[in-house]
Amino acid sequence: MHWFKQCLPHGLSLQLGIGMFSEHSKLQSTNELIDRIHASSAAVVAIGLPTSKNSSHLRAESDAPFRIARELLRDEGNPFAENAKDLSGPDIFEYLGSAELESEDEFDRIRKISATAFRSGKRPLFIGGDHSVTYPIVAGLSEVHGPVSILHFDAHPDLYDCFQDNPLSHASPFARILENGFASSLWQFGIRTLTPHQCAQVRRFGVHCNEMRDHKRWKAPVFDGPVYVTVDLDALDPAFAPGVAHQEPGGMSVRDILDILNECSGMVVGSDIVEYHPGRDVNGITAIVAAKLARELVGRLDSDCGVRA
Ligand SMILES: [Mn+2]
Repeated sequence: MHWFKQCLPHGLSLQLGIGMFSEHSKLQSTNELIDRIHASSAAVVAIGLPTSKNSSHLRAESDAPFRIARELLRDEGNPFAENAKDLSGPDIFEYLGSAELESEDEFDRIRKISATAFRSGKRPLFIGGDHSVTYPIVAGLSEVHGPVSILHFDAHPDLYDCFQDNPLSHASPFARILENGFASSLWQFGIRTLTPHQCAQVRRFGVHCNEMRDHKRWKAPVFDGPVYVTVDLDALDPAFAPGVAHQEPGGMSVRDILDILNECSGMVVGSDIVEYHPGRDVNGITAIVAAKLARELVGRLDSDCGVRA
C-alpha cells in the first residue's frame, strides 16, 4: 500500500522509486512553487528551502530537505500522527518540492512563497535549510496574520545582532524578527549556549528563554492566537540527531519536544524544521527523527486548521 499516493502532484507514478522522487528532488522556481501551492487541495503543504548561504560553519547538501521528505513519505512508513491524524487522508498533506535558492534574492523568494501559502489559507511546513530562512518565512506570515507567537526549539538563542559580519546569519534570525515587530512573543526551549551578548538580547526583547539546565522546571507556554513553531534539529541531543552543523550535547530528547508541542495551547498556523546536515548524519537517523517531528507537526497543523473537527 503506497499511502502517500494521494499526496503526489501532477499524476506522478504511484510507485516509490528513484524515478518518482527525481521529480520531487528537482528544485522549483518561485513561480512554479506558487502555482503548486494554488493547485494543491491539501490543508498542510510541505516546501523544502535548501540553502546554507548564511550558515556560519558548514554548508549542507541541497537535497537535505528532500531526504527528510523521503523518510516522511516512505511507503512502508506509518502515515498516522500520534493524534490519529492520517497524513494519507484526502486533502490533508502534500509535499510540493524544494525551492531554488542560494541566490542574492533568496529572502525575497522565501518571503513571497511564505506569504502566498498563508494568504491562500494553507498551513505550511517548511523544511530547511539553515535557520536564517525563518526570518523571511515569518516576514511573509506577518503580512497575513500580523505579529504571531513563536515556539522555538534550539540549542542556540539565535539572537546575535550580527554574527561574523553577517546580520542575516543563521545565528541572528530572531533578532531580525523581533526588531521588525513580526512576533508578539518568543518562547525558546533547549537553549544551552548563552553568551553575555545574547543574554542582553534576551532581556532587550523580553524573550522567554528556557535553558536546558532548568529543564526540570519548564512549563509549556499558554498561547492564544496564531503560533509559529520552529525546530532547529540541534535542540535535540546529538545522540538523537547527530546530523547537524553544531552538535551540542546535553540536549532534548525527541519526546521532550513532542511533549511541549502537545501541551502548548494556541493555533499552530505554520512551522519549520531546519539545520539538517546529511553529511554529518549517522545511518540517516537524523532524517528519520526529523520526519517523525514533521509528521507530528503536520498532525498539529491539520488539527488546528479548523476545517476538520
Ligand atoms: Mn541551533
